[in-house]
Amino acid sequence: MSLPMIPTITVFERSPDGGKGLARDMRVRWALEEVGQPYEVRLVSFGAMKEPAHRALHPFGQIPTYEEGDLALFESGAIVFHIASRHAGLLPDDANARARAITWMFAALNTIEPPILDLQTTRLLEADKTWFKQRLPVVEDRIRNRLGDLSGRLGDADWLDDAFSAGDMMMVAVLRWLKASGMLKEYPNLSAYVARGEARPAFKRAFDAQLAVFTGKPPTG
Ligand code: GTB
Repeated sequence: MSLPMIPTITVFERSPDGGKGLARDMRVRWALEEVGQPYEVRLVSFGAMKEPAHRALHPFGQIPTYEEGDLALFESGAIVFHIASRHAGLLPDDANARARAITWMFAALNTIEPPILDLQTTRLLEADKTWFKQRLPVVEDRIRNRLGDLSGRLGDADWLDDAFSAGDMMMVAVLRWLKASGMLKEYPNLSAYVARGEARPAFKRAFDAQLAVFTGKPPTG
C-alpha cells in the first residue's frame, strides 16, 4: 500500500505583512485546508528565494511553490487549480458549473487582482514621487470600477455561482488585500462576502498556520 503523498509548499520565512495572511501562500494553504489535504511548509528567506535551488522550483524567485512527489508547481492560481482538480470540495461536479468556477478564479487573478496590486505598488514604491497625489485617486477609481461591477453581479447572493468554490476562494483572497484601504467598506455586500469567506473553518486553520510562522508560536485552534 502506498502512503499518501504529502505536498510541501514554500512560504516567507518572515512575511512582510506581519502575519495578516496577505502573502500568496495563504490561498494555497486555504485550498489545502478546504479539501482536507495535510501539507508541509518550507520557510524561505528573501535571500534564499533568489538562489538557484529555489529558482529551480520558481523561475521568478518567489513564493509560493508546491511540490508533490516529482511534480513542482509555481503560480498560486495554478497551484490552487491543481489542488481543486485533484480533490473534491472546491470545484462542482457539473461540467458547466465547474467551468464557471474556473472562470471566477481567472477573473479574480486577471481582472480584480491587477488594479489592487497596482494600488499596493503605488503606495509602497511611488509615495515619494511628485505625481503620487494625482496618481493615487486614478488607481483607486480603477479598483472602484471593478468592485462596482463585482458588487452588482454578487447582489445579495452568498457566493458568485451557487455553492462556494475555488472561484470564491480566490476572489475573497484577492479582495482581502483591500481591507486596510477601507475601500471594501464602500461595497457592503463585498465586505460581507469577504467576511463569509473568512468565517470558513478552513480559512481559519490556514490563517492560524501562517500566523504561527510569524509569531513562532503554534496555532491555538
Ligand atoms: N503571480 C505569482 C503567484 O500568484 O504566485 C506572484 C507571486 C508573488 O508575487 N509572490 C510574492 C513574493 O514572493 C509573495 S506574495 N515576493 C518576493 C519577491 O518577488 O522577491 C506578496 C504580496 C503580499 C501582499 C500583497 N498585498 O497585500 O497586496 C501583495 C503581494
